[in-house]
Amino acid sequence: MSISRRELLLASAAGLLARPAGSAEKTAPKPFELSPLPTDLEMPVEGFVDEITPTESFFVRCHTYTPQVKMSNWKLTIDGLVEKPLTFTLDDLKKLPRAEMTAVLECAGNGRSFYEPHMSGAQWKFGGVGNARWAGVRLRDVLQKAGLKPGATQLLLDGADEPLGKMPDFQRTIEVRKALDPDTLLAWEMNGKPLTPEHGFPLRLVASGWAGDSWVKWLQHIEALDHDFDGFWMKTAYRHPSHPVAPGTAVDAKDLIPVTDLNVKSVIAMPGEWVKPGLVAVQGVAWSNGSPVAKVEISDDAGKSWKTAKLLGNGTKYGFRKWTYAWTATEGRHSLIARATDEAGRAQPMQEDWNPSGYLWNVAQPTSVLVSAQKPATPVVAPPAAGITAPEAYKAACMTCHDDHMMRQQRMTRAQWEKELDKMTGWGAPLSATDRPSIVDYLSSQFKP
Ligand code: HEC
Ligand SMILES: Nc1nc2c(c(=O)[nH]1)N[C@H]1C(S)=C(S)[C@@H](COP(=O)(O)O)O[C@H]1N2
Ligand SMILES: [Mo]
Repeated sequence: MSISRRELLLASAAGLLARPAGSAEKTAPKPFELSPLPTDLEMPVEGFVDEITPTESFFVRCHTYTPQVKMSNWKLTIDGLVEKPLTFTLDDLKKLPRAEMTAVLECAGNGRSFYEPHMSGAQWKFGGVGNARWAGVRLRDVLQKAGLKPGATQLLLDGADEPLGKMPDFQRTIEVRKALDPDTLLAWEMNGKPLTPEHGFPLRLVASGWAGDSWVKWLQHIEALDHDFDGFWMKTAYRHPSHPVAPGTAVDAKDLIPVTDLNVKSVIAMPGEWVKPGLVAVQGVAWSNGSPVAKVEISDDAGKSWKTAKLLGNGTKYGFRKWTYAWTATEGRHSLIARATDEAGRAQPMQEDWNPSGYLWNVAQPTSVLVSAQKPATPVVAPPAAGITAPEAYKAACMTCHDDHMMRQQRMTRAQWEKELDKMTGWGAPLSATDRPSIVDYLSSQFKP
């Protein structure tokens, strides 16, 4: 019995066909730098062919420098509104029942660069997300040992990373409700190995279904509180409007609520920017907030019509679900769109509601593919136009905590740069009133919308 080309294509996309003997193992794509220090690394879209993201490909997001935690003096302290304040070594934690979870970790700011008007922050495209196998203990098993007192409503989580200059320490709270969820873990393993320093060695929170800002790394202190915590990273950052707002407008603090759940989303990994005509496997992954992916649809006509993609494997509650679609590619330039729907009935929108910090982007986004028999010549990239050189004071004021990767990613108006300078001088950037105008001129002419 012969199998059709379409079936063969689907089987090969699913990884169901044996690799020919001696074929090279595919190497995991390396993430690229948005900023080397503090370290922000993004996974290229090729990474979305894997259900489990290899640790070497996994995105990294650090607000400050990665601390080098020594096991000899690391411990986890639990105090505040508990019956019995406790400290744990990693060996103590390992005596509790082991818990494992496959879950997507996605930065709340993933996709920020696509928002118009642009806003400040790490300019993620697609790859501020990955799916890993996490292992450790349930947070609720640890909390049970200490015994939460009745009034406790929030848990304040603090890692070993230290702020630079006068920036506020990265401290986050999660509601007790989320802490007691059996799917919330304290993990020491990622993909079967101890956490790497970038990903939070020795211990991090796994807030399954929630955006990355709650997944505190290098965790060393948990304090039970009976009130909302008003530190910068809870009260000001990681908040979005509770209702739609006009793009580019300022939003009143009272209308901003904390970011929690991820949105339903999909990414096209293959075929990339160019492919030969014929039957082509369009492949990628989809995920949501703990509601399994129910379907993925593909459009090659700007969303006028949709065809159902084939979901691969069994899927997990919080993980990536791989999908593939056999597409008949004809000569010309095409735009492909993938749109995921989860079991709760949430589907990716065709247009995103704008929010001031650029969180939770999940548009069903067109990707452009050129279908032609011949691979097009790589376009010659014109050298950047000679810009004005940075003023002397720029280096001393702005290049001590990080380099200009932070600035080069941004595309901001003069008014936005003014606000950014307020933030940075607040954090301790040594910028005199005399030097400021030339630096604003420089930044707003070089890194503009
Ligand atoms: C005291 C240390 C320090 C100095 C000095 C400093 N920055 Fe920063 N800056 C930071 C840190 C830390 C981050 C990363 C924040 C994060 O990841 O959330 C950052 C982030 C940024 C970003 C990214 C957007 C954002 O707000 O996260 C921009 C743009 C930026 N800095 C511009 C500047 C400019 C311009 C200067 C000079 C006036 C400057 N910085 C001086 C610490 C500093
Ligand atoms: N202590 C600490 N935890 C942290 C951060 C941080 O800067 N410090 N960054 C958070 C953010 S915003 C994200 S998106 C995730 C990123 O995790 P990763 O670097 O392992 O991908 O870690 C979170 N946990
Ligand atoms: Mo994040």
